[in-house]
Amino acid sequence: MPTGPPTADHDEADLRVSEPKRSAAGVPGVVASLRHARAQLGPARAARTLLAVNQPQGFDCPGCAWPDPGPTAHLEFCENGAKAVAEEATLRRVTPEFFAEHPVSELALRTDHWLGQQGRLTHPMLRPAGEDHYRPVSWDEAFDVVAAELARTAHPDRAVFYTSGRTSNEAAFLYQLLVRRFGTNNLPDCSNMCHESSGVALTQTIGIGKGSVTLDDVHEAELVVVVGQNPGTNHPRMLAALEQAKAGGAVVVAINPLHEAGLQRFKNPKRPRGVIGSGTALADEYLQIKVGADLALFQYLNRRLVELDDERGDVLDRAFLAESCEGADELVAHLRTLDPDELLAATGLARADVERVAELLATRSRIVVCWAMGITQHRQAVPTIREIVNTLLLRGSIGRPGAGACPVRGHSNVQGDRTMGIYEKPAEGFLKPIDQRYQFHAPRAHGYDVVDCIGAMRDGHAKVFVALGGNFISATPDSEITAKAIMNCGLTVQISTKLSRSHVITGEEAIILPCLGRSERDMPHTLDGSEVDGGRPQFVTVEDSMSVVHRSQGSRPPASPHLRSEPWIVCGMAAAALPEHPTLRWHAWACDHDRIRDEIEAVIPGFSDFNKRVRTPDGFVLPNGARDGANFTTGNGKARFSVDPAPEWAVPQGSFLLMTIRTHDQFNTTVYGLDDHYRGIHGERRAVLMHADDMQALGLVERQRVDLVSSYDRERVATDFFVLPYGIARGCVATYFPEANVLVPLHLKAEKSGTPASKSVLVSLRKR
Ligand SMILES: Nc1nc2c(c(=O)[nH]1)N[C@H]1C(S)=C(S)[C@@H](COP(=O)(O)OP(=O)(O)OC[C@H]3O[C@@H](n4cnc5c(=O)[nH]c(N)nc54)[C@H](O)[C@@H]3O)O[C@H]1N2
Ligand SMILES: Nc1nc2c(c(=O)[nH]1)N[C@H]1C(S)=C(S)[C@@H](COP(=O)(O)OP(=O)(O)OC[C@H]3O[C@@H](n4cnc5c(=O)[nH]c(N)nc54)[C@H](O)[C@@H]3O)O[C@H]1N2
Ligand SMILES: [Mo]
Repeated sequence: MPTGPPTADHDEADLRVSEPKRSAAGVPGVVASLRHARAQLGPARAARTLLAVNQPQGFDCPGCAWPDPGPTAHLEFCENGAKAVAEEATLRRVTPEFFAEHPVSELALRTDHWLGQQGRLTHPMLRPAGEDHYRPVSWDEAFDVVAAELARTAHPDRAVFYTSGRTSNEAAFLYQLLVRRFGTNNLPDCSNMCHESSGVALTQTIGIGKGSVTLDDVHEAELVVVVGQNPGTNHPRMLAALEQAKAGGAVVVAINPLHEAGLQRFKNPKRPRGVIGSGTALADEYLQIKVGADLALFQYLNRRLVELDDERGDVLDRAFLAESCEGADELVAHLRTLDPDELLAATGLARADVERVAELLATRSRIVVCWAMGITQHRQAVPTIREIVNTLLLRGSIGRPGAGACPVRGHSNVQGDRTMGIYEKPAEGFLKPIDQRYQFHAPRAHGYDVVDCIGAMRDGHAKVFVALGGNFISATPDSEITAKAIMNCGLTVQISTKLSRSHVITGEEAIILPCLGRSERDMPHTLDGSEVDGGRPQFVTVEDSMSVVHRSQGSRPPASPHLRSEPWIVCGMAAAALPEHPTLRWHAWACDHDRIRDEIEAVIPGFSDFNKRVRTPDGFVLPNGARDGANFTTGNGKARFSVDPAPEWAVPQGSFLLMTIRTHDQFNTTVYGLDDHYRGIHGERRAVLMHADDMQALGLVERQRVDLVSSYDRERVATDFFVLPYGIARGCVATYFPEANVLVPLHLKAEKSGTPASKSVLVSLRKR
């Protein structure tokens, strides 16, 4: 069995290159989404399905976690949200006949793109040990296999339970309860690879691991800094918020090694002027920084704020510093010791450009800083985010209207899953109410995060792997090691909507449990499988990037009558695997989501009157001290400044710093197509973007074929990429995930958060 991902399907490698775009959305965006939806759904279904997205009575867009503007906004979807919906609502099916025809060993040779295009999973399937085909099984049989394997594990810590961020609050809450009752905190999740660094840095500094702004704050800001984020592709609805902020007079600063189209201009498809005209210019300042140099940049900026305050006396918000913060003096003293020339040199930026941004920071008081993976997936992600918080605190720009920290989440419910307790290091304050209500002692020892659990499976310390959503094998670093780790398990279980690589690189025995998607009608079933008499359609809830909890209800007929909701599946596994316990009412919870919400209300703060409040069109907002008037939940009520040394690393001669990013045609490991529309790259994903001068220095020409090599503890190679000249900072290269994950060693991770540093990989290029 091959452990590395395949390089290409036979129909790929049709590379075409055009000028990168200078604006996002507008007509091409809408047309592309409709084309994609029609191809998967047919015209009438496409229109009906898309009309239900992000409506009060409809389902939450699975595209991203950007908040909805409220019940008055209609047609609230974007091109990439529409693609995500079409991908789920596709008419294509992966049936038992498909599995009879295709042995697993053959499917393992297919790319993520090909696998995803096969369609929706329709039946629970089992691949018995030693066999090469999946066969259909009943739900009961599947649950019995899981229960038997869990019962065989020598210790609860030898099982791992992964979660991906599309999972609803209801399913996530029950899942963590199952896992803790089973006896472990092995609850790694996609957040470990995503915004973990934000969670760690924000908890340390402002007392809560979440952002401190509402959508209105973004609208009302005077200065919005967008750093390490590509909203035109990954959070298109955010562009409308930036447009609104600009209409109110805000200045937008973009900090990014690439000139991303969506940060330059926005043609709002919801406004006639956006469709016809040239749209709104977005970024007023664009700092094309070197990859991984943001810590140096924010240290430089903070040092400048201190200097400007020396000159003017009104730059630091002294009243706020005295009343609401601690550690300001130490930070100021430290910043004065840093060498500004060295910091600037690390960023590769021109002094005049950075000075203009410093001046904006010094003179605008309502500041919002937004960031995503360009910040969190670096070795120094946590200190970088702490330095961003320093900037906001120095200016008193947190806990006030129009100001604050805005980590923009990825998966549509990744934040909610954490609130529900999907976390390998749960706080005592979370576990105690669980103990009290359910009358068992939840384990206290910390569990494995994503990277640790791969090591544990590789070394034989974990033998059962269960995934509630996601595509673990393709999303994780060090693809070959991860594949071996998974194949080292006795049993792997995937609760999924669509076929992925995680179904074909498996443990000795493998199970697929097919679930309903967001857009589908969820009729209640009892655990014996029959539909509840007179039962009403159920809905689930999610929490967006700004802590708004709201309902999500699908209405489309399910892709197959054998599908069940995620909460039902979790209850089924729990009822089969755990000894009976009077407080754990899996049979009751399986068929009534309101009862699950009652449990959430009973143990998690902020959910009082959950069932009632979530039925209001806007949902409700969870408490957040940092946002609600700078009441920092740090113990003493004060926000903490952080002192971090200047970055010391440098890229060695002959190496480049590689960032692995998303195209415009994928949702994480789900690859919709082979184009990266805004960057002008079509028909091929194996492209390396490189500065023309760097290419020349290496004697490379456009489209030259190269292997990418990372040399840490050993050599790792990603084969057969095309080099393209692109407007990227010198010394840096970019390519796409998941193809490049083979290059990211398991041990290369962010300090303190453990997030794979998949955007700071040192590589060299080898001509083929
Ligand atoms: N259509 C679509 N939407 C999505 C997703 C998707 O795959 N497709 N994924 C979802 C998920 S889970 C997430 S987490 C988000 C991801 O959203 P993003 O974080 O926007 O995703 P990436 O493609 O990883 O882009 C990272 C951006 O940071 C920049 N960058 C990289 N390194 C650095 C650096 O060192 N400094 C600075 N300043 N910038 C840097 C890159 O040039 C790029 O613009 O999107 C979510 N939404
Ligand atoms: N090199 C590199 N690696 C990265 C990143 C990067 O930027 N660079 N980004 C990281 C980030 S930010 C993230 S969030 C992770 C993503 O990691 P994951 O969340 O594990 O991966 P996804 O590709 O989002 O998962 C897609 C799969 O989810 C399943 N699915 C879709 N909808 C549903 C549903 O409603 N229910 C269930 N049960 N299953 C469903 C489908 O089967 C689909 O194949 O990847 C990380 N990996
Ligand atoms: Mo993510």
